[in-house]
Amino acid sequence: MSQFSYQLLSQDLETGARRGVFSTPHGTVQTPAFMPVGTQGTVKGVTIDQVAATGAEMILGNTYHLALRPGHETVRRLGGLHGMTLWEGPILTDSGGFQIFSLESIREITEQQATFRSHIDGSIVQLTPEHSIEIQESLGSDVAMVLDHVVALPAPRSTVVDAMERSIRWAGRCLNAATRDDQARFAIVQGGLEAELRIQCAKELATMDFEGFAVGGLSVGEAPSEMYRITAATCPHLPADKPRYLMGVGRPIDLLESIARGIDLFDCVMPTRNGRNAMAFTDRGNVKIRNATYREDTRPLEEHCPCLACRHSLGYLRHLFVAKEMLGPILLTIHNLTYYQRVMSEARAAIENNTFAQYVREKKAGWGMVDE
Ligand code: PRF
Ligand code: ZN
Repeated sequence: MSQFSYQLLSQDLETGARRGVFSTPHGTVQTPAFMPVGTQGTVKGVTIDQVAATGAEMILGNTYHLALRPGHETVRRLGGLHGMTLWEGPILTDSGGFQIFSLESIREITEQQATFRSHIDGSIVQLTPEHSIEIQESLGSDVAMVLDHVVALPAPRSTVVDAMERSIRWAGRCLNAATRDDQARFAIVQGGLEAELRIQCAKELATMDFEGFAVGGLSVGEAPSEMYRITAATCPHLPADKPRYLMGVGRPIDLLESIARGIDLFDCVMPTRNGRNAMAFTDRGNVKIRNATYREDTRPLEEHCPCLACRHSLGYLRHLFVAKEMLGPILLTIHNLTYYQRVMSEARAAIENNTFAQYVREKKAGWGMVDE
């Protein structure tokens, strides 16, 4: 018996939105869900209790960073990611493919492996699909992502096809290398911005024994409409009884538009990174906390928000950032993560009530986005 399952609870009648539950050895995740990013074994700036209090049920860690530092053997000896972080819920680890690509550290990709330069000490490191799985097994995550080949767009079609086909072969190698049945493997669909390639990739991966499927290679500089188009083309070709994860996405609007096209899981640094940079997500759009208009503003950031930041005044939050106090980034990280979780929770309720399309229209109106 698999220790993993995805149960589809309901589907929105008007859109492709799905409401489900993903079960893992460390508990369940109500979907659609947003996973806060804990690249280095920490969600930057907040304690694990604070992460849990935002309503998050699953968090993400990174193979690339943790393998370089402190090293996956060290993580294993420190009790794995769960033991180190004290996070008791499910954890997903990314494979390293995207980090190698996005840190521009890549030296060479061959059929056998990716070779790159460490961003820590400049040494040459090699990563095979098998090694990525071995590392993720040491980290002890509930979900391991396959090692994929991500290309920077725009790229010649032949380059995109090459990377897509290699990603499929590497996905197979990851499956063969896996030794644990308390860890699920998720495949990653690549194929650039051509629907035909995406569909081919999704169909081939769908024949393999994965517990979930991700859409990768998006949110890399293309227009949001392009990302939505590719997501819409891909999802119908993924198994309906497995979770679908859009990697590294995105803004609240991107989450809602992608849920409408059939996505169940998300991760993104945006709520945490933007929070550290004094930008807050709210129902009335983005708020720049440093703005001088908030100097003596006694109102909270959001009246109805239960988070710690929203018990303070806007004027105090602004002061913390202007004075470069560390509490500022901490509080806005808490607020933004709480905001993302609230949007997901509202989205789940709207799907159950068959009012998801209406919900998205209301959110867009609040964010000042015109409905086309
Ligand atoms: N592949 C992997 N991780 C990722 C991506 C990908 O394509 C993306 C794309 N936005 C984010 N994280 N392995
Ligand atoms: Zn708040």
